[in-house]
Amino acid sequence: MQSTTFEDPNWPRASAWLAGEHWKETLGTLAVIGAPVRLGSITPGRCDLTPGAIRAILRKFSCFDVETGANLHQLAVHDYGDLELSYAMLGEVFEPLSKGLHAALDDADAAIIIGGDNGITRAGLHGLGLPLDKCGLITFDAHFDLRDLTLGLTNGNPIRALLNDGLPGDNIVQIGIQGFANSRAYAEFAHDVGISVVTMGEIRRRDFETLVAGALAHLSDHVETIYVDFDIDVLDRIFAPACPGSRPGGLTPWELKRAAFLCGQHPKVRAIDLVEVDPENDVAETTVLTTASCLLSFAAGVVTRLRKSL
Ligand SMILES: [Mn+2]
Repeated sequence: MQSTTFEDPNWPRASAWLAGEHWKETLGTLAVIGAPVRLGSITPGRCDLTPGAIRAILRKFSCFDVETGANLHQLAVHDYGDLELSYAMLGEVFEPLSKGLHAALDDADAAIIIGGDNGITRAGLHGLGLPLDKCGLITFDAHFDLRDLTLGLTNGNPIRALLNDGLPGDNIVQIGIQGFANSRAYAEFAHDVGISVVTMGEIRRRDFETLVAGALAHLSDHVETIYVDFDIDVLDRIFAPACPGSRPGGLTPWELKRAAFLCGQHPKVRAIDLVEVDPENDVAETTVLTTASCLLSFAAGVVTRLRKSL
């Protein structure tokens, strides 16, 4: 019988890489921060379990991307562990997360925040540490997240809160917006404030990678740095049963991985978040596996970026 602790020295695991294993010569550093926030969710769930679930499931992945030739061992990881946020309300999350990310980016080429619910995106973007008019935001999300702020900060209004903080609408691109998952009022609001919206229909009629590259090019024309929010509910529900907001008709895991790679490769992308996964509702670990592969694809993009800049 095969032992469950079977180790092959020729098959180094991504979990060991995340825990600090890398080649002697590295190209740069990736920071990882767990932000196990859940109390800001409109639909209650256990998004706080995701950072731990991702770290654990990386055991099932290698460190080599056969598609791009990127080897993650060329990137040192600084994993800051989880911030103590599981009982925090979103208002209390802002300072530790924005300051934590800002400090982490001092020593890293790029950073990944593992949520938590989508409420953390506001603190994440502020953590870039630049005036908001110099920051760009891409969301991969089925939803606008533009709900009114009068009911308090939730996972349904981080983009509205950022606009309120001074992020110009023209600095925002929202990719993967779905029909009947959003209201007319918020679609009109997105249009009125100048957000670029790419619906699922547009994705299906055009080339997805060209759309993502176009979003990065559009933003990098007029911002200094870019933050990318990966709300995993942008995936088709068949691939993301653990996301309360996922609906049939969304992206495939392949598309999400390619998007993460292209973002990692872009020199202006400094930080991303992975949000809205509730591992307790997962089926066959599908959603957690896809989220972990999104993390790895972003890291492979960062490796490719740093290789180019040599
Ligand atoms: Mn969202």
